[in-house]
Amino acid sequence: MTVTYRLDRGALTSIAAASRPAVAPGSVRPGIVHLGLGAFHRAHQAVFTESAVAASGGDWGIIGVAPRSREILDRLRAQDGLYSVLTVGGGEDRAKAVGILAGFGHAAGDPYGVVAAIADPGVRIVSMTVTEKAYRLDPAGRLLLDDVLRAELTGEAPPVSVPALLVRGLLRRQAAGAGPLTVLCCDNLQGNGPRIRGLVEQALDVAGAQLPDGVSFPATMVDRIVPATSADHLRRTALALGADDAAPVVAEPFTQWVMQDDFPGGRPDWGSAGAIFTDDVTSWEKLKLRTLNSVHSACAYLGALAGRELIADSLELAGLPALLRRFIAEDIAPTVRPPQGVTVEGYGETVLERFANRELGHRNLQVAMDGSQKLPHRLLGTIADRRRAGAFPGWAAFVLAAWMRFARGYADSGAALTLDDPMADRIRAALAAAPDTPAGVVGALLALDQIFPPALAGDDELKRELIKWYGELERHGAEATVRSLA
Ligand code: CS2
Repeated sequence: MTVTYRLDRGALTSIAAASRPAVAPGSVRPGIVHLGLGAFHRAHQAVFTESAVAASGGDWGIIGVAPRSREILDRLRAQDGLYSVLTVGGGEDRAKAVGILAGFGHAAGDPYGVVAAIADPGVRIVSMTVTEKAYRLDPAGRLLLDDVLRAELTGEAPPVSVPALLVRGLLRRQAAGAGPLTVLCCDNLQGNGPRIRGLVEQALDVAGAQLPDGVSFPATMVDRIVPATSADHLRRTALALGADDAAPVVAEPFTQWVMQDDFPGGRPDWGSAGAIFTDDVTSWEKLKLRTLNSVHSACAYLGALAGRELIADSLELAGLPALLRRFIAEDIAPTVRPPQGVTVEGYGETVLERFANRELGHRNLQVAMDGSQKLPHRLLGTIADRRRAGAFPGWAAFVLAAWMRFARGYADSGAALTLDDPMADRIRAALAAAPDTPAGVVGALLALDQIFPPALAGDDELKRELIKWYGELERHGAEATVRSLA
Protein backbone atom coordinates (compact mmCIF):
# COMPACT_ATOMS: atom_id res chain seq x y z
CA MET A 1 0.00 0.00 0.00
CA THR A 2 1.34 3.47 -0.81
CA VAL A 3 0.53 6.20 1.64
CA THR A 4 0.48 9.72 0.31
CA TYR A 5 1.32 12.41 2.80
CA ARG A 6 0.54 16.03 2.38
CA LEU A 7 3.48 18.27 3.23
CA ASP A 8 2.91 19.73 6.69
CA ARG A 9 4.57 19.53 10.07
CA GLY A 10 3.23 16.04 10.72
CA ALA A 11 4.64 14.68 7.45
CA LEU A 12 8.21 15.76 8.12
CA THR A 13 9.23 12.57 9.90
CA SER A 14 8.02 10.58 6.90
CA ILE A 15 10.10 12.29 4.24
CA ALA A 16 13.79 11.64 3.56
CA ALA A 17 16.18 13.45 5.92
CA ALA A 18 17.81 15.27 2.99
CA SER A 19 14.44 16.79 2.05
CA ARG A 20 13.57 18.08 5.52
CA PRO A 21 13.87 21.78 6.27
CA ALA A 22 17.05 23.00 7.94
CA VAL A 23 14.98 24.73 10.66
CA ALA A 24 11.83 23.38 12.29
CA PRO A 25 8.76 25.24 11.03
CA GLY A 26 7.53 27.82 13.53
CA SER A 27 10.73 27.61 15.61
CA VAL A 28 12.33 30.87 14.41
CA ARG A 29 10.93 34.20 15.63
CA PRO A 30 10.25 36.74 12.85
CA GLY A 31 12.84 39.39 12.02
CA ILE A 32 12.03 40.02 8.35
CA VAL A 33 8.86 41.19 6.64
CA HIS A 34 8.98 40.22 2.99
CA LEU A 35 6.63 41.89 0.49
CA GLY A 36 5.96 39.59 -2.47
CA LEU A 37 5.52 35.93 -1.59
CA GLY A 38 5.99 34.74 -5.17
CA ALA A 39 8.09 31.84 -6.36
CA PHE A 40 11.29 33.86 -6.70
CA HIS A 41 11.48 34.91 -3.06
CA ARG A 42 10.70 31.42 -1.86
CA ALA A 43 13.46 29.90 -4.02
CA HIS A 44 16.04 32.59 -3.31
CA GLN A 45 16.11 34.83 -0.22
CA ALA A 46 14.05 32.39 1.88
CA VAL A 47 16.51 29.58 1.13
CA PHE A 48 19.55 31.77 1.92
CA THR A 49 17.88 32.89 5.16
CA GLU A 50 17.01 29.39 6.27
CA SER A 51 20.60 28.17 5.72
CA ALA A 52 21.96 31.24 7.50
CA VAL A 53 19.77 30.65 10.55
CA ALA A 54 20.58 26.94 10.55
CA ALA A 55 24.31 27.80 10.48
CA SER A 56 24.47 30.76 12.85
CA GLY A 57 21.07 31.20 14.54
CA GLY A 58 19.22 34.50 14.98
CA ASP A 59 15.58 35.56 15.07
CA TRP A 60 15.21 35.89 11.32
CA GLY A 61 11.99 34.10 10.52
CA ILE A 62 10.18 35.63 7.55
CA ILE A 63 6.68 37.08 7.57
CA GLY A 64 5.60 36.57 3.96
CA VAL A 65 3.22 39.18 2.60
CA ALA A 66 1.14 38.43 -0.50
CA PRO A 67 0.26 41.68 -2.28
CA ARG A 68 -3.02 40.77 -4.01
CA SER A 69 -4.17 37.17 -4.36
CA ARG A 70 -4.53 35.20 -1.15
CA GLU A 71 -4.37 31.84 -2.88
CA ILE A 72 -0.74 31.22 -2.00
CA LEU A 73 -1.40 32.19 1.63
CA ASP A 74 -4.18 29.64 1.91
CA ARG A 75 -2.01 26.93 0.43
CA LEU A 76 0.93 27.69 2.68
CA ARG A 77 -1.19 28.01 5.81
CA ALA A 78 -2.71 24.59 5.09
CA GLN A 79 0.88 23.23 5.08
CA ASP A 80 2.02 24.94 8.33
CA GLY A 81 3.98 27.44 6.24
CA LEU A 82 6.04 24.67 4.61
CA TYR A 83 6.75 24.39 0.89
CA SER A 84 9.52 22.78 -1.09
CA VAL A 85 12.03 23.90 -3.66
CA LEU A 86 12.40 21.48 -6.56
CA THR A 87 15.83 21.90 -8.14
CA VAL A 88 15.87 20.68 -11.75
CA GLY A 89 18.52 20.25 -14.44
CA GLY A 90 22.01 18.88 -14.05
CA GLY A 91 20.94 15.40 -12.92
CA GLU A 92 18.23 14.09 -10.65
CA ASP A 93 15.38 16.26 -9.33
CA ARG A 94 15.97 17.34 -5.73
CA ALA A 95 13.18 18.52 -3.44
CA LYS A 96 13.88 20.26 -0.15
CA ALA A 97 11.26 21.63 2.22
CA VAL A 98 11.76 25.10 3.65
CA GLY A 99 10.56 26.03 7.15
CA ILE A 100 11.68 29.65 7.56
CA LEU A 101 8.26 31.26 6.95
CA ALA A 102 7.15 32.45 10.37
CA GLY A 103 3.90 34.26 9.59
CA PHE A 104 1.79 35.74 6.83
CA GLY A 105 0.27 39.01 5.75
CA HIS A 106 -2.09 40.07 2.98
CA ALA A 107 -1.62 43.60 1.64
CA ALA A 108 -4.91 43.82 -0.25
CA GLY A 109 -7.02 42.23 2.50
CA ASP A 110 -5.36 43.54 5.67
CA PRO A 111 -2.98 46.41 4.87
CA TYR A 112 -2.96 47.70 8.44
CA GLY A 113 -1.84 44.26 9.61
CA VAL A 114 1.16 44.57 7.27
CA VAL A 115 1.91 48.10 8.54
CA ALA A 116 1.81 46.76 12.12
CA ALA A 117 4.21 43.95 11.18
CA ILE A 118 6.67 46.45 9.64
CA ALA A 119 6.46 48.54 12.84
CA ASP A 120 7.17 45.59 15.14
CA PRO A 121 10.48 46.17 17.00
CA GLY A 122 11.43 42.52 16.40
CA VAL A 123 11.45 43.19 12.66
CA ARG A 124 14.69 44.70 11.38
CA ILE A 125 14.50 44.10 7.65
CA VAL A 126 11.74 44.73 5.12
CA SER A 127 12.65 43.01 1.88
CA MET A 128 10.80 43.01 -1.41
CA THR A 129 10.31 41.09 -4.64
CA VAL A 130 7.27 42.77 -6.12
CA THR A 131 8.46 43.20 -9.76
CA GLU A 132 9.35 46.45 -11.48
CA LYS A 133 5.82 47.77 -11.94
CA ALA A 134 4.86 47.74 -8.24
CA TYR A 135 7.26 50.57 -7.44
CA ARG A 136 5.39 53.02 -9.66
CA LEU A 137 8.54 54.75 -10.83
CA ASP A 138 9.26 56.14 -14.27
CA PRO A 139 12.65 55.35 -15.87
CA ALA A 140 14.11 58.52 -14.37
CA GLY A 141 13.09 57.38 -10.86
CA ARG A 142 10.15 59.78 -10.45
CA LEU A 143 7.17 58.47 -8.52
CA LEU A 144 4.10 58.15 -10.77
CA LEU A 145 1.52 59.74 -8.52
CA ASP A 146 -2.21 59.47 -9.09
CA ASP A 147 -5.12 60.32 -6.79
CA VAL A 148 -5.37 56.79 -5.39
CA LEU A 149 -1.69 56.62 -4.48
CA ARG A 150 -1.78 60.15 -3.03
CA ALA A 151 -4.71 59.16 -0.77
CA GLU A 152 -2.86 56.02 0.33
CA LEU A 153 0.25 58.01 1.17
CA THR A 154 -1.55 60.70 3.14
CA GLY A 155 -3.51 58.12 5.12
CA GLU A 156 -6.91 58.91 3.58
CA ALA A 157 -7.10 55.46 1.96
CA PRO A 158 -5.80 52.07 3.17
CA PRO A 159 -2.09 51.61 2.24
CA VAL A 160 -2.34 48.79 -0.25
CA SER A 161 0.47 49.71 -2.68
CA VAL A 162 4.16 49.09 -2.02
CA PRO A 163 5.11 52.81 -1.66
CA ALA A 164 2.23 53.33 0.79
CA LEU A 165 3.02 50.22 2.86
CA LEU A 166 6.62 51.39 3.19
CA VAL A 167 5.67 54.96 4.10
CA ARG A 168 2.95 54.08 6.62
CA GLY A 169 5.13 51.30 8.06
CA LEU A 170 8.17 53.55 8.47
CA LEU A 171 6.16 56.35 10.10
CA ARG A 172 4.44 53.99 12.48
CA ARG A 173 7.79 52.46 13.32
CA GLN A 174 9.25 55.87 14.01
CA ALA A 175 6.29 56.78 16.26
CA ALA A 176 6.76 53.52 18.18
CA GLY A 177 10.55 54.00 18.50
CA ALA A 178 10.98 50.53 17.02
CA GLY A 179 14.66 50.96 16.06
CA PRO A 180 16.71 50.87 12.86
CA LEU A 181 15.45 49.15 9.75
CA THR A 182 16.86 47.97 6.43
CA VAL A 183 14.72 48.22 3.31
CA LEU A 184 16.07 45.62 0.92
CA CYS A 185 14.86 45.73 -2.67
CA CYS A 186 15.47 42.39 -4.40
CA ASP A 187 13.97 43.32 -7.76
CA ASN A 188 15.74 43.69 -11.13
CA LEU A 189 15.95 47.48 -11.05
CA GLN A 190 19.08 49.38 -11.98
CA GLY A 191 20.58 50.87 -8.79
CA ASN A 192 17.78 49.27 -6.77
CA GLY A 193 18.89 50.49 -3.31
CA PRO A 194 19.25 54.21 -4.13
CA ARG A 195 16.20 54.06 -6.38
CA ILE A 196 14.00 52.76 -3.56
CA ARG A 197 15.46 55.34 -1.17
CA GLY A 198 14.42 57.99 -3.74
CA LEU A 199 10.96 56.45 -3.97
CA VAL A 200 10.50 56.41 -0.19
CA GLU A 201 11.72 60.00 0.13
CA GLN A 202 9.33 61.22 -2.58
CA ALA A 203 6.45 59.24 -1.08
CA LEU A 204 7.21 60.56 2.44
CA ASP A 205 7.23 64.06 1.04
CA VAL A 206 3.67 63.56 -0.25
CA ALA A 207 2.75 62.35 3.24
CA GLY A 208 4.34 65.53 4.68
CA ALA A 209 7.16 63.65 6.42
CA GLN A 210 10.89 62.98 6.15
CA LEU A 211 12.96 59.84 6.13
CA PRO A 212 13.43 58.74 9.76
CA ASP A 213 17.00 58.17 11.01
CA GLY A 214 18.40 54.66 10.99
CA VAL A 215 16.85 53.41 7.75
CA SER A 216 19.18 51.94 5.12
CA PHE A 217 18.63 50.89 1.51
CA PRO A 218 21.47 48.60 0.46
CA ALA A 219 21.87 47.73 -3.21
CA THR A 220 21.50 44.06 -4.11
CA MET A 221 21.83 41.77 -7.09
CA VAL A 222 19.73 38.63 -6.94
CA ASP A 223 19.93 35.79 -9.42
CA ARG A 224 18.19 32.45 -9.82
CA ILE A 225 15.91 31.34 -12.62
CA VAL A 226 12.58 30.48 -11.05
CA PRO A 227 9.77 29.92 -13.58
CA ALA A 228 6.09 29.50 -12.84
CA THR A 229 5.37 26.06 -11.37
CA SER A 230 3.63 23.74 -13.86
CA ALA A 231 1.48 20.63 -13.34
CA ASP A 232 4.52 18.55 -14.33
CA HIS A 233 6.60 20.25 -11.62
CA LEU A 234 3.91 19.45 -9.01
CA ARG A 235 4.04 15.80 -9.99
CA ARG A 236 7.83 15.72 -9.94
CA THR A 237 7.95 17.44 -6.57
CA ALA A 238 5.68 14.80 -5.06
CA LEU A 239 7.96 12.07 -6.43
CA ALA A 240 11.19 13.68 -5.25
CA LEU A 241 9.78 14.73 -1.86
CA GLY A 242 7.68 11.69 -1.05
CA ALA A 243 4.73 13.95 -0.11
CA ASP A 244 2.20 16.09 -1.96
CA ASP A 245 3.04 19.77 -1.90
CA ALA A 246 0.44 22.27 -3.14
CA ALA A 247 2.88 25.20 -3.14
CA PRO A 248 6.29 24.07 -4.44
CA VAL A 249 8.64 26.29 -6.39
CA VAL A 250 10.97 25.06 -9.12
CA ALA A 251 14.43 26.45 -9.69
CA GLU A 252 17.73 25.90 -11.46
CA PRO A 253 20.75 24.72 -9.42
CA PHE A 254 22.48 28.12 -9.79
CA THR A 255 21.82 30.79 -7.19
CA GLN A 256 23.60 34.06 -6.44
CA TRP A 257 23.10 37.01 -4.09
CA VAL A 258 25.38 40.03 -3.98
CA MET A 259 24.69 42.96 -1.67
CA GLN A 260 26.09 45.97 0.11
CA ASP A 261 26.66 45.30 3.81
CA ASP A 262 24.55 48.10 5.29
CA PHE A 263 22.11 46.68 7.84
CA PRO A 264 21.78 49.01 10.86
CA GLY A 265 19.40 46.60 12.62
CA GLY A 266 21.58 43.53 11.92
CA ARG A 267 21.06 40.73 9.42
CA PRO A 268 21.15 36.96 9.08
CA ASP A 269 24.55 35.38 8.42
CA TRP A 270 23.78 35.12 4.71
CA GLY A 271 27.51 34.95 3.97
CA SER A 272 27.51 31.43 5.47
CA ALA A 273 24.97 30.51 2.80
CA GLY A 274 27.14 31.87 -0.03
CA ALA A 275 25.97 35.49 -0.33
CA ILE A 276 28.64 37.98 -1.40
CA PHE A 277 29.01 41.28 0.49
CA THR A 278 30.68 44.10 -1.42
CA ASP A 279 30.57 47.86 -1.89
CA ASP A 280 30.67 47.28 -5.61
CA VAL A 281 27.20 45.86 -6.19
CA THR A 282 26.80 48.08 -9.25
CA SER A 283 29.27 46.05 -11.32
CA TRP A 284 27.41 42.82 -10.56
CA GLU A 285 24.04 44.36 -11.05
CA LYS A 286 24.88 45.97 -14.36
CA LEU A 287 26.52 42.77 -15.60
CA LYS A 288 23.47 40.73 -14.69
CA LEU A 289 20.75 43.11 -15.90
CA ARG A 290 22.46 43.99 -19.15
CA THR A 291 23.66 40.47 -19.98
CA LEU A 292 21.40 37.86 -18.40
CA ASN A 293 18.14 39.79 -18.36
CA SER A 294 18.46 41.44 -21.77
CA VAL A 295 19.48 38.17 -23.42
CA HIS A 296 16.50 36.56 -21.68
CA SER A 297 14.20 39.19 -23.20
CA ALA A 298 15.80 38.70 -26.61
CA CYS A 299 15.07 34.94 -26.44
CA ALA A 300 11.54 35.61 -25.21
CA TYR A 301 10.46 38.08 -27.92
CA LEU A 302 12.15 36.36 -30.85
CA GLY A 303 11.04 32.92 -29.66
CA ALA A 304 7.46 34.00 -29.06
CA LEU A 305 7.26 35.59 -32.52
CA ALA A 306 8.63 32.38 -34.04
CA GLY A 307 6.00 30.30 -32.19
CA ARG A 308 8.41 28.65 -29.74
CA GLU A 309 7.07 27.93 -26.27
CA LEU A 310 10.11 27.77 -24.01
CA ILE A 311 13.28 29.83 -23.56
CA ALA A 312 15.18 26.58 -24.20
CA ASP A 313 13.27 26.21 -27.51
CA SER A 314 14.22 29.76 -28.56
CA LEU A 315 17.90 28.90 -28.16
CA GLU A 316 17.41 26.19 -30.75
CA LEU A 317 16.46 28.74 -33.43
CA ALA A 318 19.23 28.44 -36.01
CA GLY A 319 21.68 31.28 -35.53
CA LEU A 320 20.23 32.69 -32.31
CA PRO A 321 23.09 31.64 -29.96
CA ALA A 322 25.61 33.15 -32.40
CA LEU A 323 23.59 36.35 -32.65
CA LEU A 324 23.33 36.60 -28.85
CA ARG A 325 27.09 36.10 -28.47
CA ARG A 326 27.68 39.04 -30.80
CA PHE A 327 25.08 41.13 -28.95
CA ILE A 328 26.97 40.40 -25.72
CA ALA A 329 30.49 40.95 -27.08
CA GLU A 330 29.86 43.93 -29.37
CA ASP A 331 27.10 45.92 -27.65
CA ILE A 332 26.91 44.93 -23.99
CA ALA A 333 30.57 44.27 -23.07
CA PRO A 334 31.79 47.80 -23.92
CA THR A 335 29.22 49.26 -21.47
CA VAL A 336 29.96 47.03 -18.48
CA ARG A 337 32.98 46.97 -16.19
CA PRO A 338 32.59 43.48 -14.75
CA PRO A 339 33.65 42.56 -11.22
CA GLN A 340 37.24 41.40 -10.82
CA GLY A 341 37.95 37.99 -12.27
CA VAL A 342 34.84 37.94 -14.47
CA THR A 343 34.58 38.67 -18.19
CA VAL A 344 31.33 39.71 -19.82
CA GLU A 345 31.76 37.10 -22.57
CA GLY A 346 32.52 34.33 -20.03
CA TYR A 347 29.53 35.34 -17.95
CA GLY A 348 27.43 35.35 -21.13
CA GLU A 349 28.42 31.73 -21.84
CA THR A 350 27.20 30.62 -18.41
CA VAL A 351 23.95 32.48 -19.01
CA LEU A 352 23.37 30.68 -22.33
CA GLU A 353 24.03 27.33 -20.63
CA ARG A 354 21.56 28.15 -17.88
CA PHE A 355 18.90 29.20 -20.38
CA ALA A 356 19.27 25.87 -22.18
CA ASN A 357 17.96 24.07 -19.05
CA ARG A 358 14.83 22.58 -20.58
CA GLU A 359 13.68 20.98 -17.32
CA LEU A 360 12.79 24.44 -16.06
CA GLY A 361 9.99 24.71 -18.61
CA HIS A 362 10.48 28.49 -18.56
CA ARG A 363 7.92 29.94 -20.97
CA ASN A 364 8.83 32.73 -23.39
CA LEU A 365 5.59 34.49 -22.58
CA GLN A 366 6.47 34.65 -18.87
CA VAL A 367 9.75 36.43 -19.57
CA ALA A 368 8.09 38.56 -22.28
CA MET A 369 5.56 40.12 -19.91
CA ASP A 370 5.96 43.68 -18.59
CA GLY A 371 8.42 44.68 -21.33
CA SER A 372 7.66 48.37 -20.79
CA GLN A 373 8.92 48.03 -17.21
CA LYS A 374 11.83 45.69 -17.85
CA LEU A 375 13.50 47.08 -20.99
CA PRO A 376 14.57 50.42 -19.48
CA HIS A 377 16.61 48.51 -16.86
CA ARG A 378 18.02 45.76 -19.04
CA LEU A 379 18.34 47.09 -22.61
CA LEU A 380 17.88 50.83 -23.01
CA GLY A 381 20.91 51.70 -20.84
CA THR A 382 23.14 49.69 -23.19
CA ILE A 383 21.76 51.54 -26.21
CA ALA A 384 22.08 54.95 -24.52
CA ASP A 385 25.67 54.28 -23.38
CA ARG A 386 26.79 53.13 -26.82
CA ARG A 387 25.14 56.10 -28.50
CA ARG A 388 26.86 58.47 -26.07
CA ALA A 389 30.15 56.82 -26.98
CA GLY A 390 29.42 57.53 -30.66
CA ALA A 391 28.85 53.87 -31.53
CA PHE A 392 25.81 52.14 -32.94
CA PRO A 393 24.57 49.04 -31.02
CA GLY A 394 22.98 47.18 -33.92
CA TRP A 395 22.18 43.95 -32.03
CA ALA A 396 20.55 45.82 -29.18
CA ALA A 397 18.46 47.75 -31.71
CA PHE A 398 17.41 44.44 -33.25
CA VAL A 399 16.24 43.17 -29.84
CA LEU A 400 14.30 46.39 -29.24
CA ALA A 401 12.67 46.02 -32.67
CA ALA A 402 11.67 42.46 -31.68
CA TRP A 403 9.88 43.85 -28.60
CA MET A 404 8.12 46.40 -30.83
CA ARG A 405 7.05 43.66 -33.21
CA PHE A 406 5.85 41.57 -30.23
CA ALA A 407 3.88 44.55 -28.93
CA ARG A 408 1.80 44.46 -32.15
CA GLY A 409 0.04 41.50 -30.55
CA TYR A 410 0.46 38.58 -32.97
CA ALA A 411 3.09 35.99 -33.78
CA ASP A 412 4.62 35.39 -37.21
CA SER A 413 2.00 32.69 -37.79
CA GLY A 414 -0.73 35.27 -37.19
CA ALA A 415 -1.66 33.67 -33.82
CA ALA A 416 -2.56 36.22 -31.12
CA LEU A 417 0.10 37.20 -28.56
CA THR A 418 -1.70 38.97 -25.77
CA LEU A 419 0.28 41.85 -24.38
CA ASP A 420 0.64 41.31 -20.61
CA ASP A 421 2.00 44.67 -19.51
CA PRO A 422 0.83 47.44 -17.15
CA MET A 423 1.11 49.81 -20.12
CA ALA A 424 -0.81 47.51 -22.49
CA ASP A 425 -3.74 49.91 -22.92
CA ARG A 426 -1.49 52.86 -23.65
CA ILE A 427 0.63 50.81 -26.05
CA ARG A 428 -2.45 49.57 -27.90
CA ALA A 429 -3.92 53.09 -28.06
CA ALA A 430 -0.66 54.51 -29.42
CA LEU A 431 -0.51 51.79 -32.08
CA ALA A 432 -4.17 52.21 -33.04
CA ALA A 433 -3.61 55.93 -33.63
CA ALA A 434 -0.58 55.39 -35.90
CA PRO A 435 -0.32 53.98 -39.43
CA ASP A 436 0.30 50.23 -39.35
CA THR A 437 3.65 50.52 -41.11
CA PRO A 438 7.15 49.95 -39.68
CA ALA A 439 7.68 53.72 -39.43
CA GLY A 440 4.24 54.22 -37.86
CA VAL A 441 4.68 51.52 -35.21
CA VAL A 442 8.26 52.46 -34.30
CA GLY A 443 7.38 56.16 -34.12
CA ALA A 444 4.31 55.55 -31.95
CA LEU A 445 6.19 53.35 -29.49
CA LEU A 446 9.31 55.55 -29.27
CA ALA A 447 7.02 58.44 -28.33
CA LEU A 448 5.94 56.68 -25.11
CA ASP A 449 7.93 58.80 -22.66
CA GLN A 450 7.31 56.50 -19.71
CA ILE A 451 9.53 53.99 -21.49
CA PHE A 452 11.94 55.94 -23.71
CA PRO A 453 14.06 58.84 -22.45
CA PRO A 454 14.24 61.89 -24.78
CA ALA A 455 17.77 61.03 -25.92
CA LEU A 456 16.58 57.74 -27.42
CA ALA A 457 13.17 58.96 -28.58
CA GLY A 458 14.84 61.75 -30.58
CA ASP A 459 17.68 59.64 -32.01
CA ASP A 460 17.04 59.55 -35.78
CA GLU A 461 19.67 56.94 -36.54
CA LEU A 462 18.23 54.61 -33.92
CA LYS A 463 14.78 55.19 -35.33
CA ARG A 464 15.91 54.35 -38.85
CA GLU A 465 17.52 51.08 -37.68
CA LEU A 466 14.44 50.12 -35.68
CA ILE A 467 12.23 50.72 -38.71
CA LYS A 468 14.55 48.61 -40.83
CA TRP A 469 14.59 45.69 -38.35
CA TYR A 470 10.90 45.94 -37.64
CA GLY A 471 10.25 45.71 -41.40
CA GLU A 472 12.53 42.66 -41.74
CA LEU A 473 10.84 40.90 -38.83
CA GLU A 474 7.43 41.66 -40.23
CA ARG A 475 8.27 40.53 -43.77
CA HIS A 476 10.32 37.42 -43.07
CA GLY A 477 9.40 36.44 -39.52
CA ALA A 478 11.79 36.09 -36.57
CA GLU A 479 13.12 32.65 -37.47
CA ALA A 480 14.23 33.57 -41.01
CA THR A 481 15.54 36.98 -39.92
CA VAL A 482 17.68 35.45 -37.17
CA ARG A 483 18.99 32.79 -39.55
CA SER A 484 19.93 35.40 -42.12
CA LEU A 485 21.91 37.38 -39.52
CA ALA A 486 23.95 34.46 -38.19
C1 CS2 B 1 13.62 37.10 -16.28
C2 CS2 B 1 14.05 37.10 -14.82
O1 CS2 B 1 11.27 37.11 -16.25
C3 CS2 B 1 12.28 37.77 -16.49
O2 CS2 B 1 12.24 38.91 -16.93
O3 CS2 B 1 14.60 37.69 -17.06
O4 CS2 B 1 13.01 36.80 -13.95
C4 CS2 B 1 15.25 36.14 -14.59
O5 CS2 B 1 14.83 34.80 -14.70
C5 CS2 B 1 15.86 36.38 -13.23
O6 CS2 B 1 16.22 37.73 -13.12
C6 CS2 B 1 17.06 35.46 -13.02
O7 CS2 B 1 17.72 35.83 -11.88
